[in-house]
Amino acid sequence: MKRPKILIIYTGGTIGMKTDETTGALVPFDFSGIYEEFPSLKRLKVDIEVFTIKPPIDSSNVSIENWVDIARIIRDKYESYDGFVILHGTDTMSYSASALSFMLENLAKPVIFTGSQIPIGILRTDGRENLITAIEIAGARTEEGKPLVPEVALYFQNRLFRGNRTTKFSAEALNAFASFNYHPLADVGVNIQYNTANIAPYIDNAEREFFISESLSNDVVIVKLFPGIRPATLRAMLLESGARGVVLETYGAGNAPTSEWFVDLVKEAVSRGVVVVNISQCKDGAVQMHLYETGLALQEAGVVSGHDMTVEAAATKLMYVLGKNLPLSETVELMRKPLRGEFTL
Ligand code: ASN
Repeated sequence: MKRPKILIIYTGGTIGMKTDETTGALVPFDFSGIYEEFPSLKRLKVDIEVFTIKPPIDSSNVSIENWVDIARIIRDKYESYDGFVILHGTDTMSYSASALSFMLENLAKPVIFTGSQIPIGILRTDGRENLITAIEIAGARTEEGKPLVPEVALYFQNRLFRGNRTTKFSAEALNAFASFNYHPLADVGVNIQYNTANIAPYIDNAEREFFISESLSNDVVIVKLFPGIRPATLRAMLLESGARGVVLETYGAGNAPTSEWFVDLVKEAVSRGVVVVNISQCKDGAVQMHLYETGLALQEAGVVSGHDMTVEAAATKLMYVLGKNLPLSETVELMRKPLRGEFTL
């Protein structure tokens, strides 16, 4: 079998930092010199090339334009490489992985996001292992030569997750990411144990062509409920913000106040054509609006269940779906069904 060719797309983040030998300050690491820095990479049975997005950014600055850039690079290089590793800051990596999972249509090659909590040029870095294993996963193939992970995934600290199921839950721990509602795609110990039943099925691009969706709408707001929220605040966010899509972060199994003003505001938003998606503030578990009176009121108001979606997936899915500018009924239909395994039905 030919050696897999992997393209590393370096976007920035902590992983790309190293200590300047003379000043002791943290400076960006030049990934194009990756083999000189990590000669051991040569032992991996893959060929690596690096593409650096200029300028590399702290991921708190990531924008829709950056996502489009990444998607275009993957599209332009799709035929030339067997897999892609996206080096990304951890802070918004789950948003970017979720967004790309929707933007890359009929993806049949691995796109593995990774990064680190400690800069790669620091001795105790977690970046080296994350990088090396992400490359290995991007190049992994079945006996028939098909990619083992033909989807957008996120590798961090010994676990490979579906990208749009992840959340950064720790600013401190090295295992900073979790996928509370979907089992890992792979567990990494002495061996890489692929949980093939959890991995998206391979798509034959001869039958369904790979392409990218570049148009994302940012007419989206995320509204996190809290006891005491003022009617004027909710009105501003739901009705006066110009939002076409709302991610409503409710309590528990999708519950919200039953007070008249609250339900009326939600009903008004829905009747004006705003797509309101209900997800839970709980990281673990799903919205079940029929369970309590407090959830039923939302269901009756026309709110769409977000099931067990993360806030990152819900927001970026709305951006992607609204970006298609479809009639309202089709938009709602797309929100109601999983498109990339982003929720469990
Ligand atoms: N602020 C950094 C970023 O997200 C954090 C990191 O990468 N660990 O770009």
